[in-house]
Amino acid sequence: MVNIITSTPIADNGAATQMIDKHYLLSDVEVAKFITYGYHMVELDLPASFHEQIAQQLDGLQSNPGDAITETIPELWQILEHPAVVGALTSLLGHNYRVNSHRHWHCKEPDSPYMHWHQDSTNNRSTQIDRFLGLYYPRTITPDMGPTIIVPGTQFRNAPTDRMATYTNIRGQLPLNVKAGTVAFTHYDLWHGTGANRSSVRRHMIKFLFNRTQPNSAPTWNHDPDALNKVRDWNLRDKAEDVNNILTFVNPIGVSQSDHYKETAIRRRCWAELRGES
Ligand SMILES: O=C(O)CCC(=O)C(=O)O
Repeated sequence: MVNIITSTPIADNGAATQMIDKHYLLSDVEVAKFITYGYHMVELDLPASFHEQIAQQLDGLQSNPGDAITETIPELWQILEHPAVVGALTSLLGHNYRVNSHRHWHCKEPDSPYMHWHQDSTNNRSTQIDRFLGLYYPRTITPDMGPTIIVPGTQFRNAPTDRMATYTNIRGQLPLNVKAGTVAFTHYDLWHGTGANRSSVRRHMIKFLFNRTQPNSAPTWNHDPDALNKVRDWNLRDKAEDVNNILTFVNPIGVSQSDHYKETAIRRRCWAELRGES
């Protein structure tokens, strides 16, 4: 049976009320993994021809429309309104989340260089889950196309951009070599950059930004109140598949014990906030 609940994502173009299919809400483990790793991937089940048609429209653009990319290619609204996207956003940002008016077509031209590691925006970092990015890739990204590269678990580590720009490969970095039609939701403060585009094709990514509009008063995902009750098992570490062990032990880039303690404390706070406990 499909359970329908209602919510109202507010898009800046005056968005319609969305129906949410409960089947698409995240599980406890997926929410815990987002808090811990700072990303969540969704492969949309739209026809390949739909994504390719968007890619071809992008191929043909001579200039970047900036925030008006959704007016230039209105089919992009179907990405934002897809139940899997609405389900992930509702799960992590609560009901009434906002689709920010800022969005951007990131086109990496053939032969363009890598992009340095950075965190977006100003260095006022948040330890709450109150905004994040959705990166949509209309075409399959191969390693030579200049993939976005993220560093899982870095979202709570603030670092000066000019210092980060001197870093080379980082243990645990993850190139988003993804299938056409993937949306990667990434914590706003996650460290990221790109590889160089050594291919002969333009690499397309559309970046969307989403905001929370109100604190949660209860979980907004498929939540089991016993989710935190599994016995702690240090041996599981990165293989943990339950909330308690994920929040406690997962250490995606192998940070020091001292940093790990600080991060796990933030994770617990995020989890409690999302459950509406504070
Ligand atoms: O083009 C990309 O894959 C990444 C873009 C980027 O780093 C950014 O939007 O801050």
